[in-house]
Amino acid sequence: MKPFISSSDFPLLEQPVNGKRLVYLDSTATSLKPKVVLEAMDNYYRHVGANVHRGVYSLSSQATDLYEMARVSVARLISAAQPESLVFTRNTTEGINLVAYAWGLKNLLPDDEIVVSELEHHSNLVPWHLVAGYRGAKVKAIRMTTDGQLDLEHYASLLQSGKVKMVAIAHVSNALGTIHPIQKIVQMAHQAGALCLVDGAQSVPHLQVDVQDIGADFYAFSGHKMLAPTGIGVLYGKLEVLKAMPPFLGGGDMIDQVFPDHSSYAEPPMRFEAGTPAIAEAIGLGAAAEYLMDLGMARVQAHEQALTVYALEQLDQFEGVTTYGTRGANRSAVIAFNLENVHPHDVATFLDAEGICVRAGHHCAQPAMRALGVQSTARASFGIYNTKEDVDALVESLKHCIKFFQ
Ligand code: C6P
Repeated sequence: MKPFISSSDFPLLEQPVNGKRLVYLDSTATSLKPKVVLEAMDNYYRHVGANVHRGVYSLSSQATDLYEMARVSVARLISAAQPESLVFTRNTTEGINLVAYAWGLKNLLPDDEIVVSELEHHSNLVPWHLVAGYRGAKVKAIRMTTDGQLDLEHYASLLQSGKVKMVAIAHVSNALGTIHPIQKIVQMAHQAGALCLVDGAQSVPHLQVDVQDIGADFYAFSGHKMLAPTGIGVLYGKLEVLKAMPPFLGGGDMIDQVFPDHSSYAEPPMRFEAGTPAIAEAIGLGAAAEYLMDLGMARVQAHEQALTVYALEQLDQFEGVTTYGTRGANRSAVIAFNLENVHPHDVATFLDAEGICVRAGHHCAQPAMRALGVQSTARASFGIYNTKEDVDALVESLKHCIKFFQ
């Protein structure tokens, strides 16, 4: 398996960790950033520097152009028909909160239901708990199977209540890597008269996502997991749905007319982008989207899946290692595992001494951990910059780890 990208694209890969070559296996938490992204941000700060959507002077219109070009790049990456259907947020969490509050407070009535799943990240649970609490609505969860798939028969039965107004589901699970049949899930929601929000935090960085094909009303994701900086994310929404929603935050840039005692609002996406946005970060996100499109998302997925299959083949031969999740094409590049009698935090600390970064804990998915019957797991996840050598390093270090704790 040839390296997929040049490792010199990613400055962090040239920096040793604990005296060892860095083996970064935590792309599910956040990704490394390529030079093109760092340069795009640096260029904005060094050569442009002005605010967007405000001044008429040339630096300000250059800043606006760069910011809006980034929106166009990300729209192309996810095949959105109109860039205006993309709202810049801080991250996935903010995108989901935006919908929960702006849409939910307006549209949810007492006894209405919101369907989530046991496999969701807390970001796609807690906002719904909060808003359901304010409106007297109920949150119900689709059960997950022991191998981390969603029980679609249970989903169908939840939809039969006739009270479901919103289905909020991740496209790809961060805890187990399951790729859910998202088109079918969206179709079922729509047939039941509900809207559907998709948490795309773990799909946009790793799969070819076409929001028009998927058909969801909302699709939220984070820049920092897709080679872009922290502090920038995207909420895609169908334009007619966004247009019918009130703002989430109020302030500059999101208005049409303001009087001392009332105001009217701009059209989307500006309606949902109050205040000075994360300009450099949005420009960095645009550069990341271009970089990913140049690589081709089908190739990205194939590369990362090949690494996952290679890693699982080896881990399966270990005594005392349990891996979680489904096998096959509906799995992305996430491997959750536990070593017998070794706490996942000890595994992660042991690997860190070898320069290997994996995450350990409940991965902000406590209901999923409960359904699996564990408190926590270790988790290795792959990105475009990982190689077969990285998997070999993980496997070798796990062998040492098992011996050490025996
Ligand atoms: N998961 C992980 O290590 P933010 O923090 O808003 O960028 O992303 C939240 C989020 C939402 N949904 C899913 C499916 C996610 O995976 C995440 C972030 C990281 O698994 C950090 S907890």
